[in-house]
Amino acid sequence: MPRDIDVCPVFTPVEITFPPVLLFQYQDDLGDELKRGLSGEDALSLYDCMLLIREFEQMIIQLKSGKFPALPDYKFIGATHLSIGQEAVAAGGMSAIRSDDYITSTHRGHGHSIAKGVFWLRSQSPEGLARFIGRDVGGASPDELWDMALQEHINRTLAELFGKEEGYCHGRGGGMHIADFNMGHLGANAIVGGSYGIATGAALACDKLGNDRVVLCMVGDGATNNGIAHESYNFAAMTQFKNGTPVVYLIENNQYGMTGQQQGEVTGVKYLAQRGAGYNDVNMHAEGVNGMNVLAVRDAVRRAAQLCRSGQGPVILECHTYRYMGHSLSDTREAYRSKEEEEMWHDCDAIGQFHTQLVEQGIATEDELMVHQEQAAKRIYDATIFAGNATDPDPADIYVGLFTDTTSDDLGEEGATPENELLQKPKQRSGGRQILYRHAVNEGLVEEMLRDRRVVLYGEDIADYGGAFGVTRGIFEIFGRDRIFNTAISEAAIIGTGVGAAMVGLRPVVELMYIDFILMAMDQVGNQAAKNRYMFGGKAKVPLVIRTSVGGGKGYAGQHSQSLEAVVTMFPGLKVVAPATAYDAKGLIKAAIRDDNPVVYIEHQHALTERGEVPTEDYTVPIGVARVACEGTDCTVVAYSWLYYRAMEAAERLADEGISVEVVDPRTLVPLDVDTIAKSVHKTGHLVVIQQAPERGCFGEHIAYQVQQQVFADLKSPARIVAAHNVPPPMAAPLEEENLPSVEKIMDNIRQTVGR
Ligand SMILES: Cc1ncc(C[n+]2csc(CCOP(=O)(O)OP(=O)(O)O)c2C)c(N)n1
Ligand SMILES: [Mg+2]
Repeated sequence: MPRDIDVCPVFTPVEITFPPVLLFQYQDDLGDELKRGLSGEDALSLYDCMLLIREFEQMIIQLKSGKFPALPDYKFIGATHLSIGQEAVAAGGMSAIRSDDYITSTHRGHGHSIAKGVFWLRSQSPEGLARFIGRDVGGASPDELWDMALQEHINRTLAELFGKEEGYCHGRGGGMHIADFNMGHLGANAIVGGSYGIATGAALACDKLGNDRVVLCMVGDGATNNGIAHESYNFAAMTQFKNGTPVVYLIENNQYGMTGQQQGEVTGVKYLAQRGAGYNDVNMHAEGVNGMNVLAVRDAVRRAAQLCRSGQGPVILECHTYRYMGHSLSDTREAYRSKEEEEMWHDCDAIGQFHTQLVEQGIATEDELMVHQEQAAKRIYDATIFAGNATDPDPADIYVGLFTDTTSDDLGEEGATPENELLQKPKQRSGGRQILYRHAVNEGLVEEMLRDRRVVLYGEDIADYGGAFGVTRGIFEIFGRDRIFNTAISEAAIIGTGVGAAMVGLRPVVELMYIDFILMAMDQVGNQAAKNRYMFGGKAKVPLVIRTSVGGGKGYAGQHSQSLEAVVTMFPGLKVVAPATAYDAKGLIKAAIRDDNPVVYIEHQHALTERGEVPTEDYTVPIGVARVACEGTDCTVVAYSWLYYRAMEAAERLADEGISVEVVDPRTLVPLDVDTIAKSVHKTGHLVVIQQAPERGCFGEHIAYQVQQQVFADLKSPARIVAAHNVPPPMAAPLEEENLPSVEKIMDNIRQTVGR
């Protein structure tokens, strides 16, 4: 099916011009906003929010210096990235989105978290506030409920910084990874730029789920220079997304990365908003905003959210602001900036300016505002006492929150495809049931897409073309671009968006063409997909499947032939499967899609063309269960993915020599079914692990170690690993042949192991 766009050779002279990027256009004041309908109470809520943030962080300074008298023995540990000076961005931004909109945040995110909570709580009914408080509230009045809920919010925030069970993430994340999914806070990220992909994916999901929500992606100026920023801008701006992508990238430009200065030092542009011009014809609606003016931020974010809701996202907003403190409390600032510069920014302090306007407009008197200040300070004081006395996590709970045992077996209304739609779609290939592995994966994908409308597929070249190895061929014709689409060559964005989309309700299956390319996306795989659930106190669900393939044996050399499973198995929080047969490929892709944890699903390009019996009935293969592929008594051979076939051939040939080999295919690498392997070794007394990856630091070492832990006494010889050499995969045929474990080499190793 040809695409609706032709790419024609047109070489007439053209001059590309860009629409102007507007900076600092907002010139109104509180009086104008009051005339437009802002209430005095709303205005005061902005002020209160900014005060809370400042008081919160001033308390951290006290705590860090050990000068908080009420907790004399408390030793504050953890990061101290304070946003004093930047409060207007957090308060203005969070006040301008809907309570059900999402945010992502940064290492300097206390303000974002406090503000998201404040404005979320403001939207709640008394019943909602009582639910949030989560304990008996007696006959509390609405005002009392508000007061208690706000205190609870600050308590949980500070308790998280203290690493306590009562914290938002039960002390697993701390201040740099605070999140609360109930209120749409998808998490702070301590990887600079780390949340770009997540926010973009969450926005993709909002569009696909049709919930009219917007994602506010808070990022620092420094983050905009990271690769994922570019990939995310491009991803969000892809023309194929006809409804746009409802994400607002709100750059909190406090003028510095850690110390590197955006203007004049580490970038080639004066304003980061300029960057919007590279991504679509409307400059991503990029604007520069006075980030010291809470009303200007509120105005810009409101307009940006509207643009997103009307299908015109993404939007870039660059808010100019300033952090008064150092990067952290160990940075004294003198090395890279002047007192004069600091004073100029203090002169336009956001809280001070807004305070003056509140008085001028008669919203509150000086004395009344003083009371607000005292209330904020008292609230933070009380929260500090609460956090100081809160519960330390029990070391016995160290694994709590790593994996969820839930699946999408119960689809609920959100997932289930209406019956009439189901009937229209073909489910399986016709013909015999000895089918190719790649067709088995295809069938599994189609069946799960039919079963659950939240399953979407994306990656490079997988839509109309069907993927580099034809695995997704035909799926586009069944489901169309809404459910399966091509992405740019942006491995980090593919995974990062997958994480974000999974966190808010889609069940994405994303494809990385070769596992070698996963190295382009390691932050997204290792720091985001793997860690989100645990860091956020076991609250996030990341039902993401990353399908990828291993090459080798084709003369493609170093960068297209390595089996990199050990690169993913090392991250707690990821499940990893590597099916060898068509039956397992189908059963495991279906299980992976239904699992609520992130699963890396590894295909082997040679295995894709192997045939196997696949039944017509719906079935899954449980993740974490090995299979004894052939029984034997002399030696246990563990082989997964394509090398399973070589192991089977070796077993068959050795049988002729009188050596009885038991081949165990783990099928799943994480969690590894050690028991099944150990049971086999208990019987045979010998263990040989076969794998395509180089021997050093490989997954086979882990298998051998685990098995020896269980059945060391049963082993009659040392466990042996048959692996590639410790070289990058070479191209020349004789070298590559030497590198990959051959059937002969496997047989030799088994003979040596059993001593025959
Ligand atoms: C990928 C990555 N590189 C470096 C760091 C160390 N680091 C932490 S914060 C920071 C500066 C970030 O600057 P910016 O994005 O402007 O945020 P700001 O700190 O100014 O709020 C750096 C370099 C990190 N956490 N992550
Ligand atoms: Mg910065």
